[in-house]
Amino acid sequence: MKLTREQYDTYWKRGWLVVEGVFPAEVAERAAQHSLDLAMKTFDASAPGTYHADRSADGKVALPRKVHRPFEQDPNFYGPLIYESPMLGLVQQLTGSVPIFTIDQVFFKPPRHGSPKAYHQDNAYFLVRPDDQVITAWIAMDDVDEGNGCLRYIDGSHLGEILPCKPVPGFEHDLTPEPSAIDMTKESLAIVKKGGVVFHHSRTLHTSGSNTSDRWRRGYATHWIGARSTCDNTTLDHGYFRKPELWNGWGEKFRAKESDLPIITPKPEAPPPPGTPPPAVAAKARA
Ligand SMILES: O=C(O)CCC(=O)C(=O)O
Repeated sequence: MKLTREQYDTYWKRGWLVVEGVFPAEVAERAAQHSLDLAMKTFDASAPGTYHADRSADGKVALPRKVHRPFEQDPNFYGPLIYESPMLGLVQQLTGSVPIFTIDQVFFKPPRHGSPKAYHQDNAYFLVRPDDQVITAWIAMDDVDEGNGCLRYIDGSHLGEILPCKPVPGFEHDLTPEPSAIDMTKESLAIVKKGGVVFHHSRTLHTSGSNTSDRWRRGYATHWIGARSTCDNTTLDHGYFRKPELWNGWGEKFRAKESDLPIITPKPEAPPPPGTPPPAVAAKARA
């Protein structure tokens, strides 16, 4: 599958892009069912908190909100789904670098009480650079529109900086910038059919609303980085590229080559305390 020049330019101008028909609808439906089954294996409706569950206002219905790291839990299902699809080629065309699979998550919005996700930039969490090569490919596993909580983007926000952010009350796992820092006049909806993919840049501000419809809204977010990356936190320590065993059997031919793996440059050392002699002087003093 080849992107048109217009699609490529749209991605770099707006910071996001919808590509329809990347997966056949029945494949996306199978992925949705599989993800829900995976979530239900460990789902505990009585567990407190808003990370794993979305609850109805009266608290009587609780359904899964999220699966964290599904590929790691079931590489034999998610691996072929991703790697035998045209999606990877699209990621590479957009960033111009070999995409390295780093982390993934499934976001459910159950009918009527799927909760909103606050405005954020992915790289406020990941802190991976160069951030032009950090990209999310979000697979629509349902027809997604305003009613069931589509993604929404601030066009062009990837051209700005990562904004300071703070936890969202009631959803403390989510970080969001001050509302005054978000130019809502530039908000666009990413309406997409089941099997389409929404790509977004790691600095693009995005959100999703509640599901007020009678339909599910299920999305599979896969996160990719470039081969020469560095990071200010532990994102890269846990990246899938560090776990070659996840490709065993189903995907030997897709396993990232050693030469493609991120070269994680060391973090700069903290400056020495005032008064510390330069290294040469210190070595002489020790000799
Ligand atoms: O699916 C959602 O509602 C949120 C997805 C998201 O924030 C992401 O994929 O980065």
